[in-house]
Amino acid sequence: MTAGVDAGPDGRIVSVEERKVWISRRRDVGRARELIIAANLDQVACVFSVARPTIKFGALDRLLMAAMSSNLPAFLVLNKVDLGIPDELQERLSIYPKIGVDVLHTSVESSLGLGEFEDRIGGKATVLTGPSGVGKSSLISRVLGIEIRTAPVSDHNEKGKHTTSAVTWHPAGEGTSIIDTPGFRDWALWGLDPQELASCMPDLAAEISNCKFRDCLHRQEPGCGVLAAIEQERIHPLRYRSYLGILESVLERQERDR
Ligand SMILES: Nc1nc2c(ncn2[C@@H]2O[C@H](COP(=O)(O)OP(=O)(O)OP(=O)(O)O)[C@@H](O)[C@H]2O)c(=O)[nH]1
Ligand SMILES: [Mg+2]
Ligand SMILES: [Zn+2]
Repeated sequence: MTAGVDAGPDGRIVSVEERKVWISRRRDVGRARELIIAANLDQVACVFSVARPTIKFGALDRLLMAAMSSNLPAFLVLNKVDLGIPDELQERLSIYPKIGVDVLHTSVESSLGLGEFEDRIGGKATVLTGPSGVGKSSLISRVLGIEIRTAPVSDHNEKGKHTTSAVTWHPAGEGTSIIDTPGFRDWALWGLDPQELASCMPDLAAEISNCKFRDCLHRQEPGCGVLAAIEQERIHPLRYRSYLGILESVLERQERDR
C-alpha cells in the first residue's frame, strides 16, 4: 500500500490517489523491472545498524542516490548503537554530515535517539528502508506504540530473516505517517544511466560541471572535475570508490539487459 491509498475499515481500497513522487529500485528477480517502494512521501529514512547486521556503505550510497534522483530528502538512521560503534565505522560515518546527510543515532534497546527520531518524522510521511534485521519495524513499533512483528537476526550470518513481507502505511495523526517496508538484500538502482550517477551524489555533483567532456564517467578521462576534486581533497576517496563500484554494477547490468 502507498501513502494516499486509504483502505477503509473493512480493508477495501476506496480510492487510489495520483502518484506524484516515489522511490523505487530494481526488482531482485526476473526480468528488469521497477519496484516502487512507496509513493507520495516527504522523506526517506535510510535505516542501518552498527552491527547484526553491520552497515553496508555501498547500499547506503545507492539508497541516497535513489532518493536524490527522486528529489526526496534523505537521512541516515543508525540503529543498534547500544552495540557500540567501532572506530572505523565512526570515521566513515563522519563523511555524511559533510555532504548534507544527517546521521541519527538510535537504539530501540536503550531508547537513545528516539526523541530525535520522532522530531524528524513529525508532520511528514516518511518511508523507512534498509536491509533486513536493522530494526525498522522495531523503531516504528516503539515510536507509535503499536504491535508489529519483528524477529531476531540469524546467529550464524548476522542477517535479518525478512520478517516484514509487505509495505505498510502507519498513520500517526497530524500529518505524520510512517511507512514500513520489507528489508532488502541489495539495493539495485533503477532508471539511472551511467552518465547520471555522479549527479545523484551531492559531493560529486558539485564538481561535474568542471569536467571537460559532457559524457564523462569520471574514471580516467582527461580534464575530469571529479578527479581534480579528489586530488584537492574535496571528495573523500571512499565516496569515490563507492561511486566506482556503483558505476561498475550499473554498466554490468546494462550489458546484461541488452
Ligand atoms: N541490540 C539491538 N537490537 C535491536 C535494536 N532494534 C531492533 N533490534 C533487534 O533486531 C532484530 C530485528 O528487528 P526488526 O525490527 O525485525 O528488523 P527489520 O529491519 O524490521 O527487519 P525486516 O522486517 O526483516 O526488514 C530484532 O530482534 C530486534 O529486537 C536495537 O536498537 N538494539
Ligand atoms: Mg520489519
Ligand atoms: Zn569527470
